[in-house]
Amino acid sequence: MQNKTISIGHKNPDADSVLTAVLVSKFGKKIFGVEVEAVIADEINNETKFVLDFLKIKKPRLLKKIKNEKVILVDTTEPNQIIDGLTEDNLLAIIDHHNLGGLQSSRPIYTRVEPIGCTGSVMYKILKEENIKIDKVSAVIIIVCIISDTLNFNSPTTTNEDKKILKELNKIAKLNLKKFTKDLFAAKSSLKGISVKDIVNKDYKQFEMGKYKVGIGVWETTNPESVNLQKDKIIKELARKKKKEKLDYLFFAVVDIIKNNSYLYIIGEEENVLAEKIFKGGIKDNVMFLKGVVSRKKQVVPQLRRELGK
Ligand SMILES: [Mn+2]
Repeated sequence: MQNKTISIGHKNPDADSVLTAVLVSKFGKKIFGVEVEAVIADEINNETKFVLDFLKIKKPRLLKKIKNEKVILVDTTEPNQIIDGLTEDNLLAIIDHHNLGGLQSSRPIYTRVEPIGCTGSVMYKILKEENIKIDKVSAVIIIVCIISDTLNFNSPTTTNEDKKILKELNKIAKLNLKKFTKDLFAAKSSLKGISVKDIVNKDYKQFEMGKYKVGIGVWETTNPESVNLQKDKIIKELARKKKKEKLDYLFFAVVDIIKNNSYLYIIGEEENVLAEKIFKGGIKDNVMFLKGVVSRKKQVVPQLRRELGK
């Protein structure tokens, strides 16, 4: 019997990550010639839950470790963000929109990485090229990936292609985009069932930068005050996490997705020195206000890398 094939995004998955894995499973047979099951490396967030409920899609199975499954990896190539147990032998394909994160292979692997707003948009292009008809559910899925990842076109990661794709897809999905975006962002911001630990970890990514281990968590919200009110508890949790995971630096930002600013939490002296050097903002009560900063990928990670190393 052939090994089972799964599609999976990064740990602490966001909507783009989970939903593109779902899309890959839907069209796996047509694109890759194999049956594919979508799985998740960690529990989904409230935004993804809202979308799965809206589309009446069953939540993908939680999988903590790869055994002998073949893997189609979506929305990351960063070794620290990938499910445990993935080896070159398991890896069947990569579909992503991030910088190449250091995965290596001794044989060619199907790789599709594009500098566009979300992995959903990359999937759209693949479906088009394969002449696959896009149904209404798939159209909504890709629209969600675009709105969620580009913060409704407010993130500097947005491209004209994402805008065109969304317009094209809404001819099929026929969503009231204004209302849908509002509902989606309300779900994204919802603190229902979310502990301080969840706030820190739900959208957390770890990076190797030079010789340093760097963690960056974000919380995107229409209501930054709801999170900032818990700042002291969050900073305590961050300090605990930094120690436990032996991180050299740990940053956390509350992203205001209405006004498009961030509140960067500063948990210690190392972070303080680095943040002042890079972002040049003033720190008040352990928070640095970052005007116009909304994207970890474009406005935080490269800036840190320039300082700490690739
Ligand atoms: Mn993404």
